[in-house]
This record gives sequence, C-alpha cells and structure tokens, in this order.
Amino acid sequence: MSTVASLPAAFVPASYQASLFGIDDPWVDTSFTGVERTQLDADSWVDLMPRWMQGSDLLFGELVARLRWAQREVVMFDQLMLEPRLTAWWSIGSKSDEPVPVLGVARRALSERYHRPFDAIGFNLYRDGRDSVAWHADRERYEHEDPTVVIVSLGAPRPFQIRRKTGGPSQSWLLGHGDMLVMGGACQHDWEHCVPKVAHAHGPRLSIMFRHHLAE
Ligand SMILES: O=C(O)CCC(=O)C(=O)O
Repeated sequence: MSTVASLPAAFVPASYQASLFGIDDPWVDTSFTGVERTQLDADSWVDLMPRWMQGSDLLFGELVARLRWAQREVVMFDQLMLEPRLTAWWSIGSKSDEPVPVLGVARRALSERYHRPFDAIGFNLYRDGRDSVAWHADRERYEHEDPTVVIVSLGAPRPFQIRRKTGGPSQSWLLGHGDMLVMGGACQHDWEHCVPKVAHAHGPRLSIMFRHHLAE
C-alpha cells in the first residue's frame, strides 16, 4: 500500500521556476571521464563520478514537479508504518518515455558502459534529515550473480554508507548535486547500504536509481 504525497511549492527551487527548461537542459558526461573505482574487496566495487549530472538543480525541480510521489507502507516490528521518504518509479514496461529526456540519455549510456540492460528507474525523495533508508541490499541479487545498481544524487548532499553484511566498519560517501555512485560485482550479495538520518540536512535530497531486470 502507498499514499500519494503532495509536496509544498518550496520543494521546487527558484532556479527551476525561473528557467525555460531548454536553454540550460541537464546533461550527463557520456564519456565517463574521471570515474574512479574503489575495490571494496576482491569481488565488489564502487565507481564514483562527482557531478556526473550537470544542471542537477534544474532536474531536481523538474522531477519533484513531474513525478507522482507516494509514501509506501512497510511492516516494522509487527506494525504498519509509513516509509521515511517518498518514492516514485518508472520502467520500460510503463510504455512512456522517461519522465525527463536526460534520464533516457543517462540510462542508455549506463547500459552501454556497464553492460547491463537498465530498464527501470527508482526515485527517492528525502524531504529533510529525518527521511532515510535503512541498511539493506537491493533485490536484483535474487536473480543475478553480479547486479549493477547506479545512484545519481541530486540536491543537498547526504552520507551514503556501505558495510559488509557480516558487520564491521562502514565506508561513507557524501552524495548530492549530480554525483554518481555505482555498486557492482558482488555488492548486493556481500554488502549492504543505507542513507542514515542526520540531525541537520541542508535541504532535500533526491536520488535516482538505475536498475536492471525490474521492468515489470
Ligand atoms: O537514496 C539512495 O542513495 C539509496 C536508496 C536505496 O538504497 C534504495 O532505494 O534501495
């Protein structure tokens, strides 16, 4: 179950409202120049490219305004609770183009680079520091030995953390303003990730997750 969420106008940045959306279209660097890989262990890796999505404030406003945001319900501790973030979803199966053209360009460029048929895009909106996503691994792992998951982060930076499923210290990246992070290899099997709550967020954050084999 999910509840459709409406958002206050303040979530749409002034830069978006004033823009003609066409002159300063967002774009991505399809050459991926400057991507840096961190090997988490022999089997798992993370790629990072700061500011991969250019014009990210504009895209943030566009996505907040265009997507049908919902707040899903989850069962936690035997209780039905609202997830602490808003979500939206697009997939090839929806038979409409991506909500904004640059996401189609990004999806095709990522499919080519990472040799994965990215066919679905998940969106998360963290309204303030109380919104979060708990430690988890993504469900592609049930079907694929080495699923690749791409996150593009817009808006105010928030820590994104990864740790071994068996516990131990976490590694953290501060992601926002168009940064791209890719989890690959055995990441979804041996590692888990989260976006923790923070006492002070400098504004909302929106993440775009490119996923594969989830189109239905
Ligand atoms: O927002 C993020 O950066 C991560 C979101 C996530 O892990 C998920 O939706 O499964």
